[in-house]
Amino acid sequence: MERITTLDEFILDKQKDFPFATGELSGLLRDIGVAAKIVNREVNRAGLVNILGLEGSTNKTGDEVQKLDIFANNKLIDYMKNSGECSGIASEELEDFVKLPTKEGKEAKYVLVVDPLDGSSNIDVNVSVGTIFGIYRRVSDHGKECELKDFLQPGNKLVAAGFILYGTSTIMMYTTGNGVNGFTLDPSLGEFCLSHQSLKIPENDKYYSVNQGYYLQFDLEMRRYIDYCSDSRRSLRYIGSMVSDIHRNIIKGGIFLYPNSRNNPQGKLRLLYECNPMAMIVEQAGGKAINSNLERILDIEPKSLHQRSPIIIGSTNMVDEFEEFVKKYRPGKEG
Ligand code: P6P
Repeated sequence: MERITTLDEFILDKQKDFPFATGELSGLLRDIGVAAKIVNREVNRAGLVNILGLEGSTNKTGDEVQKLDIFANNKLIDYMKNSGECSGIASEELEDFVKLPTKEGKEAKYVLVVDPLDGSSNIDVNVSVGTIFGIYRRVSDHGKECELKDFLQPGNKLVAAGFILYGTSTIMMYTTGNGVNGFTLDPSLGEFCLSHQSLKIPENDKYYSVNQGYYLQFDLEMRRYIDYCSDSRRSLRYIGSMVSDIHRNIIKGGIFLYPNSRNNPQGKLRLLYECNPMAMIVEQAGGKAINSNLERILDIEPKSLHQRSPIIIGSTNMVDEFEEFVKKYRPGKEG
């Protein structure tokens, strides 16, 4: 049996790769791992809420039982406060970013962007959900509170990105720009254990992942690409949970598309805390992530915290193939 490497051991070991690392980023990643274990416990109990009639009531400590995405949001904020390494958080659950108190006058270097529980509407039907996070180094004066510009950085400035998938098992994947590694939670140990080292997304055309129900709302090039995938007898897999769909493609190969449509001219997914972190992870695993205008997701300059972006992400060969359809079928986009 191979020796178990825990997330904490791995983070500390990788810190040696950064000669000037002072441990702040490692501390942040470890605290995200702890928050993930707590969220995981509640997600796993979600089905009991109805049976035990907990929802909307108060628990033993008198706290009101919260909706899980609010619970996840608050837990992440609590643990980021605890680390003292995070100056502020921008979250899908919060209209504006939240400033965190510095610890013992420490100048926190980083800010966090997070979707605390993506796909939470799937919980009621026991479908996998996920937490998506990205970490930026601040661009504002470290001696003062964080500012909006700390969050409105392009994804190519992320120093770390990751997700936690609460599925048949709970897995945390992250990158600090030197490849992607995955850790599976062993409930008997209460530890995330290294299970997927130096992940590379397969180059194949196994799966395409899109909500085919919007077919008639898509632009011509998207409809032609979907027809081509279908005619090529590729398997359509669409879970309706971004983390689950992209995680499957990282392991098996494939493409995930949430493009613009008549109902969602900018797509549905959020640039800052959904598209950018997932794009960093997929690129670090050897894949590609673009928007409907064939621009690299990580190069888009954000204008607002909750702005949306169309996204086409996955195996490089399939994303390149999609680009050919855009050049062929979109007027003015000839290659
Ligand atoms: P649709 C879940 O609600 C989510 O935000 C993503 O996780 C998922 O990829 C997408 O929306 C699904 O959207 O329009 O296909 O239901």
